[in-house]
Amino acid sequence: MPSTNPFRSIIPVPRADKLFLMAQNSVMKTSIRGTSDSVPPMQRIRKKEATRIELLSKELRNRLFRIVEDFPRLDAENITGFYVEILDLSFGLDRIRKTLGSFSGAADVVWKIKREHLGDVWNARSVLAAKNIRRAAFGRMKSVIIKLDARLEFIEGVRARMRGMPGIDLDQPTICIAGYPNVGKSSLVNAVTSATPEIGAYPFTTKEVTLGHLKIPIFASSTSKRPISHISCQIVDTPGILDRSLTEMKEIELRAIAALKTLATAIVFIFDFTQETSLISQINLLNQISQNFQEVPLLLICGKEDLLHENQKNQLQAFWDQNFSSITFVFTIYEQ
Ligand SMILES: Nc1nc2c(ncn2[C@@H]2O[C@H](COP(=O)(O)OP(=O)(O)OP(=O)(O)O)[C@@H](O)[C@H]2O)c(=O)[nH]1
Ligand SMILES: [Mg+2]
Repeated sequence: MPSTNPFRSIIPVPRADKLFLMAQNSVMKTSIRGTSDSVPPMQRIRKKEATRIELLSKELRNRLFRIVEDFPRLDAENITGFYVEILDLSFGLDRIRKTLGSFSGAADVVWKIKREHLGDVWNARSVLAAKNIRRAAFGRMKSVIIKLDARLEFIEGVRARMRGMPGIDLDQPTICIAGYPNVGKSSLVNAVTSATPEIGAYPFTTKEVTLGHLKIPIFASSTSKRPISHISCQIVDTPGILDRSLTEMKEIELRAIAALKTLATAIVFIFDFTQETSLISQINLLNQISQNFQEVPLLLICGKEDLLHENQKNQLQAFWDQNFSSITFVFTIYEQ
């Protein structure tokens, strides 16, 4: 499946010194027409240095504009809302916009520097004077670029991080696995898809939203042995969420909320009754999710079923039927 993560097609953003050096090297290697030995020396040198100034300003502007244009446009009409949410949570949309804007601003300054020096080169009275004017123009352009260093590093950080986000196919149904930390979300994703998320016996093992694929077989009837077709769907593993308001949630929990908000065709909520101290919190969290995502179908799975006695399971089923009859409740549905 082709990747639908728009950040994977962007080329790495260089640091300032590298960006300048690449542009300068390309200019210095370019042979300039109209500077052959038949042309009078002073005219030749003026032409050469003026063209170098022109070319460097063009190279730098192109490289800066390319970074801006390559970066996906930051609205949900252009990129999946999930990426917009994650960008905002992790880096701040405003900061990204301002940083990209400053690259365009710097490109304009480079263009002005070119204009300021071109006239001087054409009026230069000696070879040395022409060269010095060109060097001064290069120096000023370089300092404009070097000032962008921290911002270029920031945008490269955004690119590298976003590149690692899952590619999402909006045409496929997407089932988000959610729940309290350490309840077995990643174990489920690991069991039913080809994805291999990290599993750990401690809360917040999963830090990023990850994605696996599952083909659900469709049978003509309950007695059919062979499926008549399959539905391909995406299974999203999310970080654990604690029972607290959105404003109190940490970034890692908000990433899970972002996935539920922007990706979920259905939500599978995993409940872990072996975590006795967090039972109330898990129920509160379930209530919060079912209220906030009312339009999304919700399935509840009781995880770690193997650790429960038969009578505990019966009690649970009864408790569930009594209190949450609207939410489908099943015990772990996968092989350990
Ligand atoms: N006995 C038993 N242990 C399980 C089961 N599912 C998960 N575990 C264990 O529970 C611990 C947590 O599992 P994870 O799958 O990492 O849980 P998680 O919900 O993804 O955790 P976070 O990413 O930290 O939110 C691990 O030690 C798993 O081996 C299960 O069905 N039975
Ligand atoms: Mg996990």
